[in-house]
Amino acid sequence: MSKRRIGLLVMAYGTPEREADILPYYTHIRHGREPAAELVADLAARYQSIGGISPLAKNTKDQVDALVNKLNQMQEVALFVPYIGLKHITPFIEEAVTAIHRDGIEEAVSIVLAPHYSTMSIQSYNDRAAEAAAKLGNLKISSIDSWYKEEHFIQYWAGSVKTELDKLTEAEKNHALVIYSAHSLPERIRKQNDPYESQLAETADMISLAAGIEEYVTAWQSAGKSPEPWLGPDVLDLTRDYYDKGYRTFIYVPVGFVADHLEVLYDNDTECKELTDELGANYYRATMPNTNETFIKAMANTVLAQLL
Ligand code: FEC
Repeated sequence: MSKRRIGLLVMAYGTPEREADILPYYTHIRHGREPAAELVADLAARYQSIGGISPLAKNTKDQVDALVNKLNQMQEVALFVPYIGLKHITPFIEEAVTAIHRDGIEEAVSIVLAPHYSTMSIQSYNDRAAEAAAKLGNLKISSIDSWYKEEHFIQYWAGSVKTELDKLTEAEKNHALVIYSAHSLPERIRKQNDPYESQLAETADMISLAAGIEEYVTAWQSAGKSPEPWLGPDVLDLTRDYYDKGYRTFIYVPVGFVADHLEVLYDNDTECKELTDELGANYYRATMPNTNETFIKAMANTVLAQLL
């Protein structure tokens, strides 16, 4: 019997692959409003400081390859055919949906490479996929909203934090704080009863329980440069506050992200590290999942559960 062909639409943020892409990418993030030259220069400088371009494009591709391989090994009834659809740069989500349709596939599952649901994040990806599919017709996409509770997701992060904690000296352990973080969003998401904040809190509780961690907090990072209020506390402010309370070692765990990219390599490894250096505190950062097998299993299980 031939296998059911299922489109695997993996959606991700996207990143400029060369310097010339920075302006259109940034303009897209800002909903078509071209950023001022200083903002573009600032962003280009951040990319320069992490090595010129972000490793995100490669990491996304590697994660999709690993996920589709895992899915096709785990079961025999379906053949998953992968498509990458990006939010802010080509191949855009709409292009990926068009490719699925063009390939004659009528059934697809979509997952976003971000574990927590928000109307401003996951819902906007899922809506774009659904709208593109509706325009084309004859294609049903079943979209996953969040997947942070999957046991392998928690297991991955518990292991990653424990690896950092094992590096601490006895003296460092006495004044150490684990900081779980995700990308900040404008505070106005609260008006829609958005679960984003509670999902981060739940994630922190589940990982800490699995890893036996008692001293932990949640915080937000990478807030946009706009005048409206964003979710806080910001990781940098929180670090200062807890330094004042006597903490001297900070272990950053950016659980809202799934790979090495600008927001981790710059916002954590540069900005948070500069702050801890300035304070004379110790900086640790948990390793990102990328293609870790346990982590890929978390996504594969989520995709299979969505099909049932
Ligand atoms: O490595 C890379 O090149 C790209 C890394 C990258 C990831 C990422 C993830 C998220 N963002 C989310 C929300 C917002 C909102 C704004 C915003 C702005 C930026 C800018 C860059 C950027 N984001 Fe991003 N984000 C990444 C990169 N993001 C660059 C623009 C310059 C800056 O502010 O630093 C504000 C838009 C506005 O100004 O109107 C909101 C969320 C995530 C996590 C979920 C996901 O991956 O979709 C939420 C990775």
